[in-house]
Amino acid sequence: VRGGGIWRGVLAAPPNQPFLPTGVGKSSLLLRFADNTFSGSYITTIGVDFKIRTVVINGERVKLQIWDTAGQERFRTITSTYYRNTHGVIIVYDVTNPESFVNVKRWLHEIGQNCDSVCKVLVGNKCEDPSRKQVETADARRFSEQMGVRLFETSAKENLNVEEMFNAVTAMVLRMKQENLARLQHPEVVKINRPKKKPPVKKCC
Ligand SMILES: Nc1nc2c(ncn2[C@@H]2O[C@H](COP(=O)(O)OP(=O)(O)OP(=O)(O)O)[C@@H](O)[C@H]2O)c(=O)[nH]1
Ligand SMILES: [Mg+2]
Repeated sequence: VRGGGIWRGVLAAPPNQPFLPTGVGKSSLLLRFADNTFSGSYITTIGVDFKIRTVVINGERVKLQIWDTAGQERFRTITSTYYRNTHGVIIVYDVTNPESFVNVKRWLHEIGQNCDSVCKVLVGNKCEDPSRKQVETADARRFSEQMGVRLFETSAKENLNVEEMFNAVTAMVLRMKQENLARLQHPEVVKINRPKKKPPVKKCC
């Protein structure tokens, strides 16, 4: 939203399975983007958290309010409410953990049901080490094309593609808002065929 408004975005991920040791890196992506820091230790997010960062896109200042949701299943009912009134959603999986990729489809569907018009992107995080990669880029790309969402591979650890990904989502949101505004200002002219008025009957004296 321009002019001091706030762009609201959500980082979401398939819930962690109990046997999975780590999260996919939602908080780490946000920390990298907002504070340009990274920590190797894992502190799971409780409920939700958020950070704010202002960016300039195409000469426009945009204030981003980014909500970081908990991946753990037990917080699911709290976090799903955050999709409402949101402009963009970043769905994150971990490229070293195929389980995290499996549930992405369900999440895309759930977001589609909870958000009116929302820009979605799919993010494969932890991409810095090709030898640890278990979700192939080609498979992820095929899936993202099927679902009609853009795919980014990032590393919060090595700061790869993080800025580009957040900027791309912001640009998508701005474009969507401009299109909506243009539609409001120039609504399509709908011609309604009114019954033609009968020509006045000429009276003769
Ligand atoms: N190698 C590598 N590790 C990462 C990367 N991003 C995050 N991690 C690590 O993965 C673990 C989980 O990161 P978090 O950011 O806490 O994950 P999360 O998705 O927020 O997890 P929940 O809050 O539990 O849902 C931490 O130990 C991070 O250091 C990355 O790009 N590369
Ligand atoms: Mg977290």
